Amino acid sequence: MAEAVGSQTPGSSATRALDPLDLLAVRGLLSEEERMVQDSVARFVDDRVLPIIQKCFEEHRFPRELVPELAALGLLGSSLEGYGCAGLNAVSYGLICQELERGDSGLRSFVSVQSSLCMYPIHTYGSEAQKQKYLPGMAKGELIGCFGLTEPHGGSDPANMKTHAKRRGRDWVINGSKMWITNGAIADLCIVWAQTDEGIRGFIVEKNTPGFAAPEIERKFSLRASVTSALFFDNVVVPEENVLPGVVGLKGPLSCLTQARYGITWGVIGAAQACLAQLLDYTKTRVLFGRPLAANQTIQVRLADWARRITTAQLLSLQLGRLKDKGEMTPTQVSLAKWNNCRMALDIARDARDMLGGAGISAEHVPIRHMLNLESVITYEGTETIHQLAVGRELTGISAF
Ligand code: TGC
Ligand code: FAD
Repeated sequence: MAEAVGSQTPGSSATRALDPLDLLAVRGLLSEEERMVQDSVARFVDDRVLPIIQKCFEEHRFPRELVPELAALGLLGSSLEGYGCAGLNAVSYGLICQELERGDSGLRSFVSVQSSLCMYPIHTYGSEAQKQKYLPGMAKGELIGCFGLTEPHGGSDPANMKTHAKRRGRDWVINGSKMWITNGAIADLCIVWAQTDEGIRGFIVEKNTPGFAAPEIERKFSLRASVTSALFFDNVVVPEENVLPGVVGLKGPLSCLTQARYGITWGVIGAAQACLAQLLDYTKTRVLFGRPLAANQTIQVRLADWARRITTAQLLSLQLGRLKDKGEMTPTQVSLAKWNNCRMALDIARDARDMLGGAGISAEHVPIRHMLNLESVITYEGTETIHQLAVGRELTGISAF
């Protein structure tokens, strides 16, 4: 209760009213630039996303009209240097994800895929010609990318890749299929990973290339404000210039996943905060048995538990971001945080849905939308089990995959 605390002796540490969404004042650990980035994205989400996003979810529609605004804010490829990108640090990228996902996981997914899964590999592994050709347009939102790694027979084990590319003179011929691909049907280019005689390699396949198709997957109950597609490659011919020259092997796509998973650890905090914010209001005004719902011990214990878990996740992501900015972050650390933070957010969204009673199934309240979205977020970019096993492998030195 902020008022009660504020009435104590001025100057004592107990006088400060705590932000219920940031109990340990993690924001105070941010630089001025990081706070400015967070505030500008928060304004965008409040003004432009929240008024439309529930309807988009109901209509199974990605709000593509927001892409130029995301670009104008510098949110596409925000942590890359040059080529029209903003060159922000890793913590700023995390804060961008957090604010966007406070709006909806679908919008954060769009930015994750564009930035971490498409622009990052072109920037890191692409030729200078590829960077010049694609990155400025992608930063402006004029070109949309998708990332094709998962295949229908099993996404957790991408080493068992069936999609293959064979050399034919100076060209490559790609055959195979990918499944569950964010942005697929609206993408201008696809970073597709295929098995070759040399190992797994990355190819840039442009839309309208003969033999390439990207039909949208309909009838989803999750990430309905995001486009998800299958990809089909039927003798798709791409020139040598479209191969990413800088990497061979599974570490290529896995290194992209490390970038995107890092952003997800922040993003899901935003979804959880949206649920907590709404339930703090609701439980104070909902009167049952002659008192506000919030006056019940078991309700307070649940809300307190959410705050505890959100705070823990914030500190975890911030430390991860600081390590990333120093070049010291490891994939296992990302796995630990992706596992912890997705589980935290999904548990909170489910519990918030329950605390709303029947109203919890209504589109009038945010938890059920976040809950349904988070069912995907805990699955994609490595399922919870995959990340647990990654941590287990680090601890024991034994791979149990
Ligand atoms: P493993 O032997 O561990 O590694 C093979 C090579 O890759 C290197 N490596 C990494 N490099 C960078 N970052 C990482 N995270 C890396 N993990 C591994 C590793 O050093 C090795 O390099 P080298 O030089 O020795 O060859 O590979 P494994 O076959 O044992 O697989 C391990 C496992 C299970 C963890 C991996 O396959 C995995 O992560 N599986 C989950 C797949 C996954 O996450 N798919 C996500 C698809 S994309 C997506 O979901 C987008 S959703 C986007 C949205 O909408 O937001
Ligand atoms: P499977 O690999 O078949 O796993 C099924 C179950 O088995 C899971 O519970 C898993 O944890 C468990 N399991 C697997 N291995 C083990 C083991 N060794 N021990 C115990 N349990 C195990 N992919 C892309 O490439 N690009 C995208 O843009 C993309 N976007 C996506 C968007 C959405 C909305 C969704 C839902 C998925 C997206 N994916 C994308 C795919 C995503 O990465 C995969 O769904 C995920 O990696 C899991 O693969 P799978 O669905 O084939 O499940």
